[in-house]
Amino acid sequence: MTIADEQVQAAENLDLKDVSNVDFAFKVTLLGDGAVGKTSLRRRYMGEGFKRYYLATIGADFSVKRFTIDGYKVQFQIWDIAGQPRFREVRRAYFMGSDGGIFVHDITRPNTFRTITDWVTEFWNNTKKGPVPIIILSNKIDLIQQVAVDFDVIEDYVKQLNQRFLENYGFPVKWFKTSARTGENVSISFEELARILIQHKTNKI
Ligand SMILES: Nc1nc2c(ncn2[C@@H]2O[C@H](COP(=O)(O)OP(=O)(O)OP(=O)(O)O)[C@@H](O)[C@H]2O)c(=O)[nH]1
Ligand SMILES: [Mg+2]
Repeated sequence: MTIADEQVQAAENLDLKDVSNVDFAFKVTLLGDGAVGKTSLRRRYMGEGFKRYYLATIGADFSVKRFTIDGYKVQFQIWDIAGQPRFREVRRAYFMGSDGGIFVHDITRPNTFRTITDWVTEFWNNTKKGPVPIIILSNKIDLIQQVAVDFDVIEDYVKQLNQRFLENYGFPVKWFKTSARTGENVSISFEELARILIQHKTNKI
């Protein structure tokens, strides 16, 4: 067993203790290049505030959050992996068992959107569940004066992806502009992923 395997196993065990109280327990994984804001979004969603300095995630980290949505009690085990290229091999182990993904890019660095196909492919190849739903977050929207991406291009891309995923896999792709700094759209996007996952799971049963 590698350290990653042990960590995943420990999290699973922790989870198993008390999932009887929830209607749905999902493992969701944050995806995207280094410094796009994955950890900041997770912290913000967990109510842990915002840090200005950048401390790259090493390997992975995770949080557990429970909430109620549309009358369902949901538990999210949120995995926050290291986006820097040097962690590429290590992070694959953390993708295993994921029910959904949150792809994050930084609106001030266009290159961080171009990697989306690589991320989703790497993710799906390692979930052991095949293609699972993802949402797309255009993060750091508070830095709108430094925007370096074309939102029309992203919107078109998401529309095409949405159509393709609906036809091939039966789930949609939703897109949000977020800020981990101000909190804009952060909870809304996690909740929307929960709705998609519930729908997906219910349809499959
Ligand atoms: N202005 C602004 N800065 C942000 C936002 N989100 C993250 N940051 C900053 O961007 C830097 C990187 O954020 P992280 O959350 O550590 O990025 P990460 O994606 O977890 O990076 P890795 O762990 O290396 O993969 C930090 O300095 C954050 O303060 C945001 O919405 N707005
Ligand atoms: Mg991080």
